[in-house]
Amino acid sequence: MTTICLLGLGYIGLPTGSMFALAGKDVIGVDPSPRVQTQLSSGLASIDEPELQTLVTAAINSGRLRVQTRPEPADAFIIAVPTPLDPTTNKADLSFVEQAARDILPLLRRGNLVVLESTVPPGTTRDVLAPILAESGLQPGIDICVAHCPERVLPGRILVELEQNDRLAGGLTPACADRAAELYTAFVKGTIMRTDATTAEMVKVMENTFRDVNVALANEFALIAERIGVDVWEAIRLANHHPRVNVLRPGPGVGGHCIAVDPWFLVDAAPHQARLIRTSREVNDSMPEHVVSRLAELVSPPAPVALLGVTYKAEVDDIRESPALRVAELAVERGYAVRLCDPHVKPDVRGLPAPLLPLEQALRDAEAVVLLVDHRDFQSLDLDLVSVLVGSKRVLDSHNSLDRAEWQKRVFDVSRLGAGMSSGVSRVNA
Ligand code: SAJ
Repeated sequence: MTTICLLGLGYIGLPTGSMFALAGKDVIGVDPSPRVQTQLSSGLASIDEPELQTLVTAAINSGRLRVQTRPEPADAFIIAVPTPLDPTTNKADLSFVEQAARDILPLLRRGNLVVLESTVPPGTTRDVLAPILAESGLQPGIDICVAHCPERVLPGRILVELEQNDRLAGGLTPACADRAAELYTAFVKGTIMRTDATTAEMVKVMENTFRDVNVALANEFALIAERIGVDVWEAIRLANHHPRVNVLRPGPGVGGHCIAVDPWFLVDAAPHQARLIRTSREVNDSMPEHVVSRLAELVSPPAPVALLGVTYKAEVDDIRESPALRVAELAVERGYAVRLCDPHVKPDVRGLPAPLLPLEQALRDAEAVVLLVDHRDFQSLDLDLVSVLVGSKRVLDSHNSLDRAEWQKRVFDVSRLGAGMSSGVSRVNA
């Protein structure tokens, strides 16, 4: 029975640890957070993800997933801790990775495997992790195996993709890659591709950067479409009929702790070469400001406005780097009386720029309604009730996801990001 000590029971660590436990591994899940400890010790998954509660319950009941605050000796160590961006430098904050490496130092034994799952700048496994592990007196790549095996799962589909996605096993040496690949065969049904650690790190960051750049292009198309009076959504629908074109969806910005963060790792690694990547970040980061300027076309401060959605994308509970929250912050700064509403976010969540209210309270007497996150809940609203509650019938849809005909049937004036003025007037020279 292989024993795995997994450090970090967050969006990736908890489902991964549970998958290993249900695949017959003895898993010691480590997380210093009292909230995670309290919830998991009462069998509750500390993350809102489809099917995860069932998986965690089964893993804990199997007796093969034990949750604690300190690591223990094991055959393999997996580090799945956050690598946030330092907002002042736009560089990766590797302090959690370094701390995790230091925490396992006294526990390392010859023949152990250490896997870094966290997304990191290329070169981190070789130049940051391995030197720390070498302080144990054991040689990384010789006495112990070290590898980078980044997760590639989409929040909202984590369990399916953990199993089905192809996986990278990037070793400090080819033997390290083999050891890591062998470990993940426990539950990965996709192809496990072996490479070196730095290439694996680069691939992971490239994937998210590819998406960020493509979203930036879609957002730029939206800005141009508004200026020349074209409906970008219709234009994208038509363009995507081309066999080699797949334009992504514009929106209020790019959030989450991956796509909005990882491209900066490449900008940091190669500032003079990463021009497109940096510009794409800047385009996507400019979208919240643009949404607020569209709001200002509808109503002026201090009007009460209802902002629907605070998470970074639909059907998740994660508010990290959320563009919707950036819109809220800017709207508050502009002097609007902002009310937030999001059915996926717990009412006691802290650090929001405005009150998080139930839908009816958020909409009551609102002079404008802005859809910021295309949660399914917001697409099946009782529009007759909404009509009665709001102060005036102005709506801005930043995802083109509302059923416009139904809203217009109730005499709502529906504006959309990426589409010229709701009356279809061109914005050239506007
Ligand atoms: N977004 C758009 N338009 C689009 C697609 C996304 O505006 O057409 C926005 C979303 O609203 C959100 C952000 O981009 O704010 C990111 O959302 P996402 O669904 O594209 O991705 P994440 O961050 O939830 O997950 C990504 C995935 N990476 C890729 O698809 C390349 C996932 O596979 C990664 O594992 C994950 O990052 C990660 O953890 O790195």
